[in-house]
Amino acid sequence: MTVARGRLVVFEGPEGAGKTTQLRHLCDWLFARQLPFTGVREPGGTALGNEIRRMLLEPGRVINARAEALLFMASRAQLIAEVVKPALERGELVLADRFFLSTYAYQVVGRGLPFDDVRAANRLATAGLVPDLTILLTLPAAVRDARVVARGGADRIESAGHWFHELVERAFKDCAAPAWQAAHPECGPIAAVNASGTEQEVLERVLTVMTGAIPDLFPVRNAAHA
Ligand code: Z5A
Repeated sequence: MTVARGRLVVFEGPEGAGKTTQLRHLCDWLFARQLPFTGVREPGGTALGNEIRRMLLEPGRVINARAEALLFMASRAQLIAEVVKPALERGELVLADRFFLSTYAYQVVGRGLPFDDVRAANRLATAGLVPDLTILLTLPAAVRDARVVARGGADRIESAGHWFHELVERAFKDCAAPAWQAAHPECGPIAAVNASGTEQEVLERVLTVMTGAIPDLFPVRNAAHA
């Protein structure tokens, strides 16, 4: 069984919101139902992207904000050309752990880079590809912080300081507003999902939002619920 046509669904949110955990559960769910999908993460997902990821996240490495933004873009350009576009052309569902919304939150709002320039660079990197849906996982900062501390270890961006992460947090909150989405068509539709509760509870919410937003995405789930 295949999805009607390829779709790009992105998972976003500040660190510790549970993106990677939910993507893992969603991939298991799809695999069990023999629905074809491709999972990717940013930065990374290709040989070039993985090298860029190592550079970007290495603690202590000094990277200028503009260079940082362009490194994320280089990883994205390679990922789209090498993995995402071919998977969409095969009619698969592509699930991405972060995409341009992260660049907006971290590089535009967090680092203070000019939005129009970053948006233009993103257009070059993506060749205009816009997500069909972004799931924005929301969770109180205190809960996220506790999860991140419990997990341990901090990469270069996680170590960027309290004020930087406050800005990022606020940027993600703003994105959920309809007015913000209308002004940022390059991000596609964004649906906020409450990420508190057990992993299974969150997965149910994610599946419900995905099914509601893209009704032909999961023929098996829709049939089971009919
Ligand atoms: N970045 C950027 O600056 N610009 C860009 O354009 C892009 C990215 C694309 C990538 O780091 C960094 O790059 C990221 C943004 C920046 N930096 N920051 N900060 P990454 O890929 O290594 O990490 P991440 O994306 O930030 O992921 P994360 O910190 O691991 O967060 P998460 O994926 O949302 O959370 P998780 O790993 O699924 O869960 C965190 C912990 O909580 C873990 O121990 C889980 O077991 C636990 N967890 C998850 N769900 C639950 C529930 N429901 N209950 C209890 N515990 C839970």
